[in-house]
Amino acid sequence: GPRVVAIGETMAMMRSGTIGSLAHLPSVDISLGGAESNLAIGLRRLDVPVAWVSRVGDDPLGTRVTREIRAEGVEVHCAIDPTRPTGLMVKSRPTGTTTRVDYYRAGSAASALTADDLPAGLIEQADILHLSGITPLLSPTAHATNVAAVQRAAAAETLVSLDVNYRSRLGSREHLAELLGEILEHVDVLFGGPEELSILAPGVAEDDHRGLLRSLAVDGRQVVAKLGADGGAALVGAGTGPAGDGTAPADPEIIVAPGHRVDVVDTVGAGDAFVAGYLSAQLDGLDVPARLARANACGALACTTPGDWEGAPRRPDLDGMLAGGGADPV
Ligand code: KDG
Repeated sequence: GPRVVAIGETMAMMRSGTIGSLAHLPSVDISLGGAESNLAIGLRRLDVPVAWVSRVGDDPLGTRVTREIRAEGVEVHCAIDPTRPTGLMVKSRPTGTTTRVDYYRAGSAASALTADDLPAGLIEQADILHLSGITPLLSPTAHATNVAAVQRAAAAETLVSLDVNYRSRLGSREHLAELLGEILEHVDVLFGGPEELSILAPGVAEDDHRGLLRSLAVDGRQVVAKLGADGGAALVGAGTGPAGDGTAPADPEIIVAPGHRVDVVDTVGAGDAFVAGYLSAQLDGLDVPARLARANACGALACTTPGDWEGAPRRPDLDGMLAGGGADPV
């Protein structure tokens, strides 16, 4: 069965590869994007069996979303909601250096996620449950789905991975802090940019990366700061928790790994590829420095192609990058 279960909304996407405002451009193409399915695809490409749980509308875009994710080899558990549309995201490039994202997702099928959408036994049999901070801001029932999933994971000793993934258009930092506060004690692996980790670490400045890691890496929790082009930093907290190698020293050290220099085409989804790299390396039994190294390579490669998940690397791409072969997929 799947070793990782990811839950969350995937939207159909309209995107323009041409520079200019959608107020004037004649056409867009269609794809899809969702942080948790991006992660699922990223893991699958690295040979990890993975399941994704969500809802879509009874419409062609919903079919598009599920077909594409299934085609990537992800096990899809997706209810079809006859009363609500599949969410939509519109991505454009107003200028050569900026990406604009607009959401048409309020009231979407996935915003009606409920704990009943969680298949029996799926989380219990997995090694890792992966959630994001997007879901709790979609609706109260979507938040309740995350909470129920975490309770099941905790009862079955399935590790819980959380990527804060703060989306300011869905709610305030304070609201997200309150909602994630309900599950944080069960989170074993926590990912976020410094500005996202600071949502969960009141009183610590977002530029104090070490302070953020030290304040959140408690009870054996593994905290991973995504630093974009600068790579990543991780700390496995001391304690008896199930995360990490289980051998955390009393005063664990922060591990820092630099990023790669690549020609950036599209950074959206790079964070999801980073997490996929990290978790796949953890499942492969690699240590924290090797997890970060793989995460950085995946994040960098994902930036070299357009699309939120299309650039997530496969093993040979990764091997080339880690061997110093640069960013050209082999
Ligand atoms: O992490 C990338 C995602 O943000 C993107 O694919 C779409 O899930 C998405 C969102 O809510 O923005």
